[in-house]
Amino acid sequence: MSHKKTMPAQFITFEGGEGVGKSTNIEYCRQLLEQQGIDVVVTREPGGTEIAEIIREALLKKPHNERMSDITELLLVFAARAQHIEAFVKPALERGCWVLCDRFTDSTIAYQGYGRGLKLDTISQLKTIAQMGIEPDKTFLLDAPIDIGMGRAQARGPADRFEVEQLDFFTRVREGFLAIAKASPNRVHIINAAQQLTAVQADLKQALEQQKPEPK
Ligand code: Z5A
Repeated sequence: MSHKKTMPAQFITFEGGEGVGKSTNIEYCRQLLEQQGIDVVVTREPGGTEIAEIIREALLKKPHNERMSDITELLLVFAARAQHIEAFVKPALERGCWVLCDRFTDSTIAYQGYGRGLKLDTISQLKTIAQMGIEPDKTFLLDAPIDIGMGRAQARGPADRFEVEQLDFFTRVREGFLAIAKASPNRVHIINAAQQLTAVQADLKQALEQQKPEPK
């Protein structure tokens, strides 16, 4: 017999620029929730299923002879998302499992919209098709000045196709995330990711407490 508490499953996304600490803190939140007896899975975008991970490879790999068009990039991001939602996110939520997801559609708005300059209307149309009504209950936007995140990411290994972009691209991406947070203050909770890790995690712990619905 399961001793897990039955609470309405929450879909929580973690957003922000490179190296701000999404992977590190998602793992922290997973442990915190598991200690409280909550069923939780961690996943990421692009990726999270076998097919979506193949699309991720195509998106991140630096091609030798050809530039990926911005529209191709956008369609691949949403193709991966459609697969991820259908095969992983939706079934997990339906069986009562919390889903913690490293990046989601806010990243598309920030990177492909603000970063690449694609129309937000086009992104919104594709979102309607791909997401099938699934929306995050809460989003933690880990925000830090660009140089802090980039410094942390560079210390970690070779750059992928996004990480080779210039500073102005990442500045637009950060502005995009902050604009989303401003437009959706109830969903998006900004966490100051420039702080020491212990301070970031204290903020996340407090925010997660507020996120827990009453057990049924
Ligand atoms: N992308 C897109 O364009 N459109 C989309 O719709 C989606 C994605 C979904 C892959 O994402 C790329 O896909 C991404 C955008 C694009 N572009 N890039 N670049 P990704 O999430 O896989 O890649 P990433 O953003 O580069 O994530 P990351 O480098 O793995 O960073 P992170 O997960 O945010 O950080 P971390 O690995 O947890 O931490 C980095 C290091 O900093 C690590 O050594 C930590 O120990 C350290 N760290 C973390 N927090 C702290 C604090 N507070 N103090 C000190 N050190 C810290």
